[in-house]
This record gives sequence, structure tokens and C-alpha cells, in this order.
Amino acid sequence: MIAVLCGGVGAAKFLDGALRAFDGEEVVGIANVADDEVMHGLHISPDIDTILYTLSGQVNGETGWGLAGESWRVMERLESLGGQTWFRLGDLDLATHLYRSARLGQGANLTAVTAELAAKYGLRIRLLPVTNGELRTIVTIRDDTGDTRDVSFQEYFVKMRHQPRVEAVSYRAGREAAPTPEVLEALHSARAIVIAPSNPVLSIAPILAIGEIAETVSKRRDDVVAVTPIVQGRAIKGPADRVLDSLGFESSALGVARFYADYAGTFILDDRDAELAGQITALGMKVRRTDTVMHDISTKTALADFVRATIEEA
Ligand code: FO1
Repeated sequence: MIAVLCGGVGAAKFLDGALRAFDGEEVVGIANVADDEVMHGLHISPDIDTILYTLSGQVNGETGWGLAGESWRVMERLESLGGQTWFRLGDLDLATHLYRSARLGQGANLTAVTAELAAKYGLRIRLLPVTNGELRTIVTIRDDTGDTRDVSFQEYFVKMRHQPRVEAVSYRAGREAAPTPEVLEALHSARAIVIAPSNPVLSIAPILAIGEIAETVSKRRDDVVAVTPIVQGRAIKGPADRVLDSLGFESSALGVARFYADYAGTFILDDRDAELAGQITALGMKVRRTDTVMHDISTKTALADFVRATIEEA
């Protein structure tokens, strides 16, 4: 079994390839929930849903989130009522949030509800939220007036279109934000742990902000392989490059490698960044190089195959 620490779009693409590359071996996705948001009384888990929709072949290929062929009648009506519509929930997507919220309301935990949704969407991986408790990413931004202010991840990312300068990113873990027993068991028993090509600060760091997870992953450092989400200084998708930059990390694969140096013994670097290999090796990481950009199923599978071969070589 391999365990994969996951954010949204990059992780979902990697898992899609992993399903083929690790054929016959169990793949367990451990998903970030720090981007979750309650909207209109509904519990939205964007990273989990991006994985559900991608692996069931229903994701909107243009945005990387939400469903293909979605309609927006509910949002249109909500807009005409003067309701909040900056976070767009499609008509079909709403069914997932209604289902999740109703089950949580009945007392089921997020792990159980995610397993139910994964079964209903026909997933062939096991998908686990990192915690059943409250874990939230707080983004401290500097606004136009020069003042700093804390906003939720979705407010920063969607409402403000990730434009403001980020002063700090912190993670609020409620007292009950312990890793689930299922997650700890997966991290202990996995043959290898993969850090998916997700945003290190916004997707992976919240997972590692849970002390017991950070400890478990760093103890298994020799079995941990991190895949770069940054190629030639640019994020494949989203604001990872700017966020790394504004936090004083170099927005390059080297910056990502420094971020993961305590956790991952092996770093998968893109061929286009070959010149960084020496500096990453100097961090005490093994470096393996390949094409990490995933355009389609064959490039997703090729990357996951490369990760499998890297794990096997260790
Ligand atoms: N991203 C947007 O840029 N705009 C949206 O209106 C939006 C709505 C949305 C609804 C459900 C969902 O699961 C994801 C949604 N996302 C939206 C994506 C979301 O913000 C993700 O957290 C990011 O893509 C980062 O992974």
C-alpha cells in the first residue's frame, strides 16, 4: 500500500495516474481539509471533491474543480435573491454538499461520509480526510489600505482571486483536530509515502501542521518521495509560486525541496530544472528527474510510474 498526501488538482491528477501505475496495489489518499468552508450551511470539502470528481472522470477539465457539463441555475436564482455567490456551487455539485452536510448532521464523521461518497462515485482508491476535526488555513493578507487582515483560504483564493499580498499563512487546528486512526495506520503501514505535486504551503503544510502527522512522516523520511509542483519557478496551477515567494521561500523547486527537507528523503525534480539538482542533493535528499507536467492520462501515468520505480529502487 502507498499513502499519498494530497491537496486538490495536482494530487487528483497524480492519483489518476497512480491508479494505473500502482495497479493491484492499494493507494490511500490522505486529503487536506484546511480549505473546507461552510457556505449556506453546507460543508464544502474542495480538495476531497476535486479528487472524487477527477477519479470518477467527471471533473471540469478546464477549471480542474467542479463537474463537467455543470449548470448554475441555483446560483442564478441565489444571485437574484441577493445571496452570496462569490463561491460558485453548481447545481450537480450541490448534491455532493447536501449529501455530506446531511450525513454530518446525522452524526457521521467526515471519514465515514468521505468513504460513502467515494463508494458512490466508484473510486478505486481509499480516500481519507486527514482529520475529522476542524483544521483551517488562515491567510494574513495586506489589503489596499496597507492594513493586514486574516481571511479564510477560500476568501483569499476565490473571493479575492489570490491577488492580495500574503503576509503569513497559519493553520488553526481545533482541539479535536487530531489525525484519524485510519490516517495514522496508513502512514505507519504504507510501503512508501508520496507527497503529491500540490501546493506545499496551502495544501501539504496544513496536513503537516498536525503534530502527530509531522512526526510520523519525518520518522519515515527514507520512505517519503515528494513530487515538485513547481517547474521553472512557476506553479503548474494556482498561486503556489507567489505564495512561496511572499513567505520568503524561493518560488522554485529548490524552495519546495527546502520546505520538505525534514520530511522527504527523495525529491522528484522536473527535467527542465536539472540545474537545481546539486543544491537539492546538498539538502540531504536524493534527486530523481523526469517530466512532471501532467497534461493527459498518459503523462499522469508516466509520472506515477516514475514514482513507483523510484520507490522500488530505494
Ligand atoms: N474555485 C474558484 O476559483 N471559484 C469558485 O467559485 C470555486 C467554487 C468551488 C466550489 C466547489 C469546490 O469543490 C471547489 C470550488 N473552487 C472554486 C475551487 C476551490 O477553491 C479549490 O479549493 C481551489 O481550486 C484550490 O485547490
